[in-house]
Order: sequence, then C-alpha cells, then structure tokens
Amino acid sequence: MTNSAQDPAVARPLVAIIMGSTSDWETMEHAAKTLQDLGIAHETRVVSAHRTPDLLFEYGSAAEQRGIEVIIAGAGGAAHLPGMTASKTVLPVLGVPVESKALKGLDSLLSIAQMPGGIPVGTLAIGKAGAINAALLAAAILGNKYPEIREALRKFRQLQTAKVLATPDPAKAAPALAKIMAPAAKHKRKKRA
Ligand code: RP5
Repeated sequence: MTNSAQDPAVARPLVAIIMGSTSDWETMEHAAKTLQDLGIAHETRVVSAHRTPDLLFEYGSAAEQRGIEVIIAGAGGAAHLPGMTASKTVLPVLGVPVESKALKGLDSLLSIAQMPGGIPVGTLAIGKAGAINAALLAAAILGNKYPEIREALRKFRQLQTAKVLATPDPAKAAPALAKIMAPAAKHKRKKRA
C-alpha cells in the first residue's frame, strides 16, 4: 500500500504538525483538517522551543529517520520553533505564524520569516490562512513523489473553483440559502400547531 491518500488513520505519518503550545491548536487544527481532507497521514505534537528545548532537538533530529517528509511548525510571539526545528533537519519546514495577543502575530511572522541565510523556513500567512496553506503546500511538495496526493490536491483546487463559480452574485446567495432553510422552518411551525 502506498503511504499517503489511502488511509490516513493507519498510514505512517508523512507530515508532522508541531506547535509551541496547546494554545496554538485553535490555529493549527486548520492544517490538520486540511491534511485530513486530502487524505494525508500526519501527526500532531506540542514541542516548545522555549519550554521543552531538549524535546525539540530530539524531535527535529529524529523526524527524517521516522519517515516524516514535511514538517509544519506553528508558533506565536518570539517564535523560535520553526527556525530551530529547521536547524536540526534537512526536511522542508513550513512555518505558521500564530496570531499573538500583543502584536497580532507580526512578531511571530517576523521571527519565522527573517531567518538568516543558510537555514530556510517556508513562511506562510499569519493565523488560519497560513495553517491551511501550509497543509496545501505540504501536499504540493509530497505530490512530487506521491501521484495520489497530487491528484487529491488537484481535486481540492477544482472543487474550490467550482464553489466560487457557483455563486457569482453574493446578493443572490442569501435568498438561495433562505430557500434551503425554508422547509425546516415550515416543519417547526407545523409541529407547534
Ligand atoms: C509560543 O508562545 C507558543 O507558540 C504560543 O503561540 C505562545 C503562547 O503560549 P502560551 O503561553 O499560550 O502557552 O511559544
């Protein structure tokens, strides 16, 4: 069995989603959901650059040998996790700047994007959009090796395009939605009578 889009629940994880804190999950779960939708096996872990530095070193060093092929690392504030992870592996590391309370994620973005030459971190947008795009970019990378992942990504893009084209006029989207909701409302009224 190929290790990808077949059964993400049992397959060996190809992508590791790591984050600096459980508080980052609200953002990073969008990366996990996107990988899930594409059928890409992945694992999720809290690994903090500041609070568990030894674990970060161990995790980063062992990832390649464990069969991980792409690492998505999300962190907020003085976000060292993506860069430090990248320094411990030659696997591609995609960084997601988590929105911080104090600076709205600008601190996270700069901490992740402004890596010195020699240790790259592919940096995505701040927050949910970045988490989703990190997963899509991971899929694009894996698609070079796994044809079924490339096809899953192609299907995702086609569906996304079809959804937009299906609702060209936002003013007409609301009545259409109301029409869909109407039978349920009628049913409720009948029950009360
Ligand atoms: C970073 O500090 C984490 O990535 C998180 O975004 C931020 C705040 O962490 P908590 O104080 O919520 O655990 O290391």
